[in-house]
Amino acid sequence: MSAKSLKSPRLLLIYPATHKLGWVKYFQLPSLSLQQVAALTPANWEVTLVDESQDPIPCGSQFDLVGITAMTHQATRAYELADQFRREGVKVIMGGMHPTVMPEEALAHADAVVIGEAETVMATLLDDFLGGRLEKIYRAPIAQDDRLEIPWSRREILAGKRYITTQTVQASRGCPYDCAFCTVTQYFGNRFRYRAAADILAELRSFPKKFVIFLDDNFLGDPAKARPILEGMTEMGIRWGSQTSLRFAEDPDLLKLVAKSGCIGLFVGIESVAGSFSRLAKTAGETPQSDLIKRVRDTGIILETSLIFGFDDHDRSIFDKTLRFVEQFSPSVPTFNLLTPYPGTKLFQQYQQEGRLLHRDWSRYNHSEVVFRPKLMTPEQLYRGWMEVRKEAYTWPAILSRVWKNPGRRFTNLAYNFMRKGPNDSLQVADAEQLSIYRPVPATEHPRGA
Ligand code: B12
Repeated sequence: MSAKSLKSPRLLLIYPATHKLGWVKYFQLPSLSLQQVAALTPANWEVTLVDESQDPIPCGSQFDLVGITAMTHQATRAYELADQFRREGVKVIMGGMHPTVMPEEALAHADAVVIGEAETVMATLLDDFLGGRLEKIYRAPIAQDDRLEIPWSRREILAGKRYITTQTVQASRGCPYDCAFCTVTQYFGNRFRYRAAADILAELRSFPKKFVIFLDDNFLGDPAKARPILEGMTEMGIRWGSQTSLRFAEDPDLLKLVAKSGCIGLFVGIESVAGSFSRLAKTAGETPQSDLIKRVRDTGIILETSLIFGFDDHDRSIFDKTLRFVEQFSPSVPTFNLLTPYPGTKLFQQYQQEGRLLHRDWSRYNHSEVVFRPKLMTPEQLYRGWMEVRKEAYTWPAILSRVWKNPGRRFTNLAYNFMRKGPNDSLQVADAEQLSIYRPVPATEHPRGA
């Protein structure tokens, strides 16, 4: 069949699953990346979304083209699926963070790779496909201005699936902070680029329900751009949550506006309570983070704080220091992650040069396994310390004391903490024994990745 003859070509978009989720799958968010790719696909294409955590993988013969997205921990599965579809004779395109930073690796499994944002290249790619002249790489230019113009994402492709909400939007992209463990600045530009407030508010008005999640890196990163959105939401009775840097709370008026606009929860990266990483550009400001946590907490907004273990200035004392910080300042919901040097970051480059990567099995680059040699601990000490902190921070006395110190939304807060308690309690040392941290593979060996 000649691709040219297709009147209504069929595109299958896949969000790969790395493991079975059970009932938790209904508490996930849908892939905005793929809804956005669908929105960039001309109307004559028939688009089907498969979220592998909910849907079976269909047979390739029903489709003309398959598009797969992948963060690093999904890459191994994404490649398996891509190989399977190509064996069935269907062309495969890939995009998302991992193919963006490892395009050559992805090309061993895909016919074409989109590097960066699809908005500027998707139409050409699909046109080339239909014309039988698909190229290997479609590289989006890194945006230089401070405006973001993107179409509204296509929610109707989520029909028949169940999520905690499908009302997710993105207000901004890009980041000026360029942290060593993150790729966003490099691939999405070093400025906060915001959509026009009027466009965002119009999209919010089109939603049938009042609860919205902004899937931004740092929704309040540029207060001047965020204000008109917040002011607009104040009038609409929206309830919303997002991710941001804690610095916004240095401005008491902005904090008041955030609360008044209907914010019920924020996810912030504290990253580290000690050493150089406690002074990251994105977190460092005039006011100590501990005060900012208290200010946000006192407005009744639920504050989820992420703390990372494994930086080069972390020795074994970091675990106690972190627990004390959490006890003392009581963010509503603390989460703890293992440092993960994602490919494409400065951290990855550094650890690779120093021979400290234990392996390149991408499926295990997931924040819950030690994939590198820490500087001041053994991998095992890092893993055990992380596990102990997770358990200690979620004992009943710790939870109740946190909930007590958070004046607003006590019931919701308790419920969130309870939901986190189970997975934290169930972590076992036995899990660590199954990990390769007990049997490190030489850095040169790449079991499943490259
Ligand atoms: C929202 C978000 C989440 C949501 C995801 C909701 C969902 N179901 O998708 C939540 C909070 C659940 C989440 C979780 C995690 N996340 Co997250 N997340 C983000 C964030 C902030 C935005 C992603 C997004 O939706 N953007 C909006 C879309 C439209 O943009 P996009 O994804 O870049 O897609 C565009 C292009 O990449 C391209 N594209 C993407 N896919 C495809 C596919 C095809 C075929 C084509 C042609 C093009 C294409 O086109 C799109 C339009 O331009 C990014 C940071 C960032 N700026 O990217 C981190 C980010 C993607 N997350 C990251 C990580 C690590 C995680 C976790 C592993 C963290 C953890 N502690 O567990 C988990 C994994 C969860 C899981 N489901 O497996 C990392 C990934 C790094 C990496 N190399 O893998 C990022 C980059 C954060 C960072 N700064 O490092 N995350």
